[in-house]
Amino acid sequence: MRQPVRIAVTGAAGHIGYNLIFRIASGDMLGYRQPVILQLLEIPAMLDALKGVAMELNDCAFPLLSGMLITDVPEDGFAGADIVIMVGSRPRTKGMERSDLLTINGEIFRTQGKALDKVASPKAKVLVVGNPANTNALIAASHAKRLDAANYTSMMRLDHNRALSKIASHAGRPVTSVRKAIAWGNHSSAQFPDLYHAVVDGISASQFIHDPQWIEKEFIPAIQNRGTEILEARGSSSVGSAANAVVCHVRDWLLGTPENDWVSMGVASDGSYGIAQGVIYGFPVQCSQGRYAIVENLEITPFMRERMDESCRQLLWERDQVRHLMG
Ligand code: NAX
Repeated sequence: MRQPVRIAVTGAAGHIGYNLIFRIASGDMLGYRQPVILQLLEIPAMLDALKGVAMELNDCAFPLLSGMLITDVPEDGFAGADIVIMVGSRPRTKGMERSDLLTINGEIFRTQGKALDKVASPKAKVLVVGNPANTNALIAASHAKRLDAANYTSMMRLDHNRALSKIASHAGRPVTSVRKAIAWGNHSSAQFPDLYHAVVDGISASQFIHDPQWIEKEFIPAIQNRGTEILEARGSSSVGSAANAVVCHVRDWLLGTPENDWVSMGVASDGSYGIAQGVIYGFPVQCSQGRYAIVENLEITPFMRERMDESCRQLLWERDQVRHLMG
């Protein structure tokens, strides 16, 4: 029997958390032979709800769930964690500016970054989901320098998956025919969903679709604004698809990306593609043996450059807004 992997999940009793942890415990994320220990963190007011979730997890009798901890103390929740999935944060409410959200949620990531630094495994892999995810990851990383800086990532996978699905439906092909979409930049409406490097049945997606107007006027804005579209239709933000994107992100990071394909992850920029160092930016990456590498040398047209830079400028602005929260 393999050693269990310790997985901390913050905001575990929230909507995404509730949809996520059953999938982790079932083996969807790390495979059906890998035991897991769940370390679930919430705020005090949600501890009773979290107890109920823990009861349900027990009632599933998952063979791979070899331990569980529920707590409102970050140092306990992160102790010895190998994987840390940071979902817990305040959602944006009416009248709140992006800068208000940056400060309110940034404070959570400052506190939790400090806790990670104290108690998480130095090799822990961190995925930030709570918005604004890219900048929250930057804040946490600035306080937890004992962990490898390359191991702080933010979630762009929902945007990536949305792009794959939209390309497939427009091309009239199954989603398995589509590879190599990219969600560049920030997880916000300033991201750049890139179909130009994608392929459908091995043919360039832009040639396959052969409709530049659709790509510019429909595809790009549709992916950029998909979160809002879901919010309007459901009356609440993406949950099942977001939990699924977490499963995909961590699975591919740890177990590897399929050959001849890549995925999108928010990772610390190393200056690739002229993106400023010091921001966490969505790049195409390939993963193997628990490490990711940014896919280099893709051709960037002036049209793409403009959109990639716009996203970078937004991330630099966000970083300026939260400088006082950084370590
Ligand atoms: P919910 O409000 O349902 O759940 C959030 C949970 O976090 C709550 O249970 C709350 O008690 C908990 N929490 C708040 N502060 C905490 C703290 N300091 N420590 C531990 N737990 C804390 O929101 P949900 O729908 O689950 O969304 C969670 C976050 O994901 C939001 O910030 C949302 O904007 C973000 N999203 C990010 C996405 C991405 O692709 N990066 C997509 C989906 C989602 O919009």
